[in-house]
Formats: sequence, C-alpha cells, structure tokens
Amino acid sequence: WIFASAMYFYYLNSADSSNSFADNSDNGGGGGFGPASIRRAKAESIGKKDRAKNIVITRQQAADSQASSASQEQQVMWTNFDWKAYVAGGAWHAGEDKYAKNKFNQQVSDSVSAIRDVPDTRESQCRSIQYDSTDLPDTSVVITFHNEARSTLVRTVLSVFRMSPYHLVREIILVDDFSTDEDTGKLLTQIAKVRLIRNNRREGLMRSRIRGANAATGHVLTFLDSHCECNKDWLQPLLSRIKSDRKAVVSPIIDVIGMDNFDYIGASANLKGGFAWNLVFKWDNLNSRELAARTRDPTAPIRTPMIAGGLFSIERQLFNELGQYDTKMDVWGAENLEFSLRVWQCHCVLEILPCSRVGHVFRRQHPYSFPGGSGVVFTRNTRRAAEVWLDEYKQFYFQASGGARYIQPGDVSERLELRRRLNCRSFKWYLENVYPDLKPPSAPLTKRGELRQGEKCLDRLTASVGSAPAMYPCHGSGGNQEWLFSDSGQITSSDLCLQAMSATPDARVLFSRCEINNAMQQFQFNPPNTLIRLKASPALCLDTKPIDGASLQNPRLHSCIAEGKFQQWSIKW
Ligand code: UD2
Ligand code: MN
Repeated sequence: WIFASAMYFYYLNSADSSNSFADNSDNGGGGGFGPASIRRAKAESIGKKDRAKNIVITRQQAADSQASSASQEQQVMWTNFDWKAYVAGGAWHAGEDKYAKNKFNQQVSDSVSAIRDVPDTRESQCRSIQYDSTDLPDTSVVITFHNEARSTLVRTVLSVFRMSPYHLVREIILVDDFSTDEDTGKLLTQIAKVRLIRNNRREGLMRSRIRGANAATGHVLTFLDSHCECNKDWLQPLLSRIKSDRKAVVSPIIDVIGMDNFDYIGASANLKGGFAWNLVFKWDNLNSRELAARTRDPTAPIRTPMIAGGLFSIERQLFNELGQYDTKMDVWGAENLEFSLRVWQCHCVLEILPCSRVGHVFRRQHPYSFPGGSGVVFTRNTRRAAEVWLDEYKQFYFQASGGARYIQPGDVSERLELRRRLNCRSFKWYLENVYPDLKPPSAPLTKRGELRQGEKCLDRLTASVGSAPAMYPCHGSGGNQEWLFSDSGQITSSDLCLQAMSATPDARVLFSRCEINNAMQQFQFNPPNTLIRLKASPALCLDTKPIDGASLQNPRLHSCIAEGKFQQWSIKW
C-alpha cells in the first residue's frame, strides 16, 4: 500500500465546499481545517510502519489514499511527460493581457522550455563538494498553488526531478488551493511520484502547506513556491545539513527569475533575511563579522534571523513537533515571520545554505484576491505572530505599523500554549543572540502621516542606510508613504531616520540609523502646511526640486523660500 499512497493522486473531501473565509476566522480549528487535525491526532497513535523505511504512516494518509483515483499504469516517468501538450492546454492567447492572470509575463513563460538549463550560480567552492547521496534522508517536496500558470508550475515540478538524485525525492505533493482550472494540478499526477490534494475552498498558503505536510511520507519536507526552478545539486546541501543536525531549518539562496523576461539571475550570497519594527520581511546585508566568515568559508551556512518563507527544508517530524503553522492565518503573509521566530526561540536554528540555489519569479503584485482585503489579512497575520512571540517588544510593532492596533488578531491561546509547552525563549533572547542589528527605536514615535506636495508623496522606496526616498504619486494607503514624526523632530520610516548629509545648501538627505542626539536628523515643521527646516540650521529647508538630468525627485537641503512649491509640504496626522 506504499504504492497506494505514493503513486496515486487523491482528494480529501470536505463536507463544506463554500468558497469563503468568513467562517474560519474566530472559531476553534480554523474552519474546515479543524476536523482534519482531529483525525490526524487520532492517527498518530494508530500509526503503521512502512517496512522499508521505518517511517510512521498515519491513518490520515490511509484515508487520503483511499480517496485516490488515478491508476499506477497511467503514470509515466517525468522524462516522458508531454509537458508541451500540458502547457498548451492552459496557454496565454494572443490578444490577452500577458500580465493579467499571473502578474508576470505569461506569454514569455509559456514560450520558455519547461526543461531548460539555467546558469550554475553557485560559488566555485561549492562545486567541488561531494555529497554521498546514497546516505542522505529523502524528502517530500510540497508545492501549494492557487491559479498558477501551467508553464511555471510544470517547470517547477520538472526542475525538482531534473536537478535531484531521483531516489531522494520521495514524492512531490501538489496542493491545489481551489484553483479555477482543476486540470492544472490533476494532469501533473500522470507523472510518477506526483500526488495531488485539492482544497474544496480557498484555504490560503498556510493551511494548504499543512495539508501537504500531513500527507507527506518523506523524512524531510521541502517547500517550494509554484514558480521556481531548482539549480544544480540544490537538494543535497539541504538534506545533508539536516542529516548532521536535525534542528537545522535550511533555505537555499533564492535566485531571481525575471518576471518580464524569465532570465535567470544569480542573487547575492551576502544577504540574510530580517525585518524592521513593522515586521515586514526585508533582505539585510551581512555585517563585517559575517562577511569575514564568508570569505573564510563561502560554503558555510549563513544564520538568518528570518526566511523569505517559500523555499526551505525541515525534518518532517520537527515541522510537526514545532507546531507546523498557525492555522488561523489566512491567504498570504507573516507565516514566515511567525515560523522564523518560532524556530529560533524554540531551540532550533535557521540558515541559508549558499551552495543550494533555487530560482523564483518575484512579482510586484499578488495575482490573486484576498478575501477581506490584503492589508487587513496581512496585518492580522502579522499581529498574530507579534502577540505570540514579541513579548514586551510588541509595543514597537504597534508604533511602527499604523493599523495594527485596530485589527483584532483573534484567539492566539493555542499558539501561546505551544510556546509554553516547547519552553521557548524570550524575544529579548532572540534580539540579543540572533538579531542584534535590530535595535529598539531610539526615540518615542508619536505622529504618523504622509509627506505630501500636491499629488506627490515622499516614498521611502527600499529604505536602507544610505538610500534616498523620492517623490511618487500618492497612493493614500500608508505603507511606503507613511512617515513617523517624533517629538524631537526625527522623520522616520522603516526604523531609519532622514538625515541631512551636511548643513549646507544642496546637501543630500538620506536614510541613516536613528541617533537621538544627531542634530542632522532633527527637523522643525508646523503642520498642516509647512516648510521642513533643519533645526540646527533653520535657513535650510527640505526641497524636492529635480536636479538637472535626474529622473527621480530626491529631497535635498536648500535655502528656504517661503512660497517654493518644492519646499511646501502638507502633513496630515
Ligand atoms: C513570499 C514567499 C511565499 C510566502 C510569502 C509570505 C518566497 C520566494 N516566497 O511571497 O512562499 O512565504 O512570502 O506569506 O519566499 N498560494 C496559495 N494560496 C493562496 C495564496 C498563495 O496556495 O491563497 C501559493 C502561491 O500560488 C505560491 C505560494 O503560495 O505558490 C506563495 O505565494 P506567492 O508566490 O504569491 O508569494 P511571494 O513569493 O510573493
Ligand atoms: Mn512566489
């Protein structure tokens, strides 16, 4: 019956087939997910043994495989799968908007082969490492998707097989999160080792991944987004690190597949994942100590305070012991924050392995809807993480994120109980030992609002030390265009302060780390309509007049002119 569970695809039928999130926000088990977890709990105690691998197979999976409906004879090796016909069945048609369905260029994606060579982006030292793949644990690859383009999905699946020792891929579990076209997932189960679970309503990526994990049988779980391409020998570093330390949760370096042209570009290996007090994921440069360590050994794991979220491996049993995901998070966002804090605070380690590389199509917009609205859903998810893991530091999150205090997180008692049961460490410990770069904000932040000139607003863009904000059309939804104004005159965003580079006309105004006593970070303003003067030199004002040839309007200091349209700001608190 190993065949039955590994080679067939199946559905787990839920009685409720409504397409709605409304009923799973505040009650017991997260809507339709509750019963499954109860079945699972029973199942763990019944467990059967897989003779070959000595892995416990649960009643849950037995139930899943009974619901299977494709026969083994219909399956082919991945090498024989007719991916061209498959892609053609869902292809972009001339005349349609290329970006409409996926928010990446589907025409280009459809025209790129599902079997293509991408550049080997690893550092040379990685290429000489030999892994004994006969001696590594195997993995179930879990890929959840909602209305993914066929061309990107099949490229993801085939790249897993092409780039991995076949025996190390126990199975690929696709979780179709209620996509409109059922065949997108179903047809892929013709490929040997591919299994499918389909949700009867939108569950969001967290509950979908949990369903995939609960059906998995491999020793390790490897999660991927549905638009990835695995690079050469990506899997062995992940599995061998977990083999040497079961408490290591590991992520590849995420290379970039261009959303417009589908070019595969190597990403920097000198980054780790982090966040500012708004708790939004960002990439941080490694500090000098970490860079020195990388120079000594470019193949060594990079400890990361946070993971981007989509691509990682974890021992399956550890994933379950650590409490999987928060089932009351919806759709997208902040599960990676919650997971990262939990991994560190609950006695495990989170790493990026520079010798493992996987490409991912990064997009600027979500191609799918958020029942309830993306801002609300994201903030609620984030707040749930903050409520459980941030202790007294939660107040900094409330200060840095405008709406969070107004959005109810729902019941987090189960997650707090998990934290207690696992005897996890404090957020203070995490700050001191894992993320010392994240400093408590240096000044109390009191007011917030946009910095507006006519139809344009100052936008923080990427907000890193030394970068400049610029004027963009106002969007009115806070985020990148929301600024905090402290009593002492600091203007901050993303926990960085605007700082004049000198007290002279033409001086640039850039993001810097906030320092309480730095006079170059103190401005004077008098809303609603006001000049913004440098306190230390009040004849100098924040000015956005475009410099000759520059395409962006970056702020600078200039001699104050009472009526200057590039100096007059309207600030609404
Ligand atoms: C990043 C992560 C993503 C996730 C997210 C935070 C990477 C490369 N990607 O966003 O995995 O951690 O941050 O939540 O690190 N999906 C569903 N159901 C939904 C919505 C999405 O199945 O309701 C699938 C989607 O098809 C995709 C995956 O979840 O395969 C992640 O979604 P995304 O690609 O839109 O997220 P991304 O890459 O912007
Ligand atoms: Mn993605």
